[in-house]
Amino acid sequence: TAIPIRRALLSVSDKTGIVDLGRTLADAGVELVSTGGTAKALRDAGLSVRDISELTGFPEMMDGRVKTLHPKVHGGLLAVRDDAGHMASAESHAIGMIDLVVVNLYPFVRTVAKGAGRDEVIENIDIGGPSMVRSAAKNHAFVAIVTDPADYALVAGGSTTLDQRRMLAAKAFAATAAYDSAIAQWFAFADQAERFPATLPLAFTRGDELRYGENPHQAAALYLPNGPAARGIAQAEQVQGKALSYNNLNDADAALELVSEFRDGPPTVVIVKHANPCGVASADTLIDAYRAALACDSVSAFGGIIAVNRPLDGPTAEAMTEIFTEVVAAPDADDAARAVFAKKKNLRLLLTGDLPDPARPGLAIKSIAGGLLVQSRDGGRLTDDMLKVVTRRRPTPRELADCRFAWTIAKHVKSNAIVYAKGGSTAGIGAGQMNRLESARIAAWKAKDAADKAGWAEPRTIGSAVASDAFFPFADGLLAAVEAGATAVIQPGGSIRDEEVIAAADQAGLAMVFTGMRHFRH
Ligand code: 93A
Repeated sequence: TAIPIRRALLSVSDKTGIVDLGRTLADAGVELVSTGGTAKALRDAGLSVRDISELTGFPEMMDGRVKTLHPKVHGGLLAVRDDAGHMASAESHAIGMIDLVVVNLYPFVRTVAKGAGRDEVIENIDIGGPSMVRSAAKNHAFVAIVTDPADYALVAGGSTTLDQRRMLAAKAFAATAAYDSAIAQWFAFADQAERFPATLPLAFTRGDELRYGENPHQAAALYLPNGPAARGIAQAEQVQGKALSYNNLNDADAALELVSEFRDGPPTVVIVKHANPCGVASADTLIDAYRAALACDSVSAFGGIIAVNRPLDGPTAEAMTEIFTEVVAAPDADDAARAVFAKKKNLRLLLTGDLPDPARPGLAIKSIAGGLLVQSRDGGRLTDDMLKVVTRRRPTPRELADCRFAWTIAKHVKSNAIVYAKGGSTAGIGAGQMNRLESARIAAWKAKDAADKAGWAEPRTIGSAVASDAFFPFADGLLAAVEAGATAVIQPGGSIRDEEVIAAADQAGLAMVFTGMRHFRH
């Protein structure tokens, strides 16, 4: 059975829809009480509203920090209506009952996100609002609490049922929990820049529920951080296509993270399968980059996930739809590209806006049974001063460019990673093997297979540079690269057998550089 709303307290930071709600409530005979800004909005619309200061007998003070924090408010919210003692206390202190609270809080997350200074952020920590929300929600047996404008219609009639109030209370506590977790995250990570606080104040809110997880018998959903988020694939706008799957998101993330390494580079295309790149290329135009990336491993690219570092144009989009492609992620797409994709109903087009900064700070979190592994994300980037030539022969400028390119890709290939590259495109990629020699062999074998398929005279590993994500523990992996025709090598170095590996490189006439940085990725 519904109980009537006699008095409502409206205190909203976002005033959207509040006048309409106020009017409907007033028409239903509800008395309106409001804080300063909300009261003004209602009054400006011709509604009659009582100021909170009149109800409390105190002015709103201290720049609004103390407006509703008063027993006349909280007594009116928390009193158990069928408890004689509570009602006697209310009576003796002249506390009137409040049956409905409509609140939305100071925009903390938005204030942080717009880059506001510390003082402004602190001022946007709402105290009175959440207090009312919690009081009303606790006493949902008698009081209705609305925190979401989508629920205005529910209470506009002037009465509520217990079921409704219970649902509203659950939403209200979820809202204050999310709000507080965003504040805790800001203190831990943004304000104090403490990377590994004693307690991880991580709270996420469900975004899309996904059809299933990595496999159809697994359930899955995407969660988005309550606090301000660095831009990533989770924030991309899906313009068209089927709903994204768990694997789509995982692969698109890998593709976007890799292509972001080239955000200041020439037009670049990344094709990912099973979270590993199967072809990456830079060229003068996006379409040339796409064709070169595809040529690296056109078999694996079937059903692939593509990311590019330039707004998509029509011809490139056309080329991408020649084979079955699951997802395309781009900073933007012009009308011609959109029209091409529109004909492929299932293809998911994701627009990311400006690519994320590959060197941004942040945490990488992985769940293991019974816990979480947390590390800073791998933002390591190659700079000139890191490179040390260790062989008699120095790399030529062209070899050095290939080394850098291969190294950047290797960082994004699951370990053990071996990447051959030549002329700004990958020639062969070996991923995820349990020993380095096998990755080197697989990469070379794939390059040969690609050459056979394309009818090239020789595999593109001939005259290529090869990158290894970690040091060669023995000379054998390097010798496999020599056999494949590589003339330059880039690797971290640091093995106890470095001398043996360098000697083998010298003997084969290779140029080799050490980076001093490893890029394991699992
Ligand atoms: O500064 S507060 O934490 N102190 C309070 O006592 C208080 N009461 C309501 N902020 C407080 N509010 C918040 O003011 C509400 O949550 C709402 O976001 C905002 C509405 O203020 P106005 O009606 O003046 O625009």
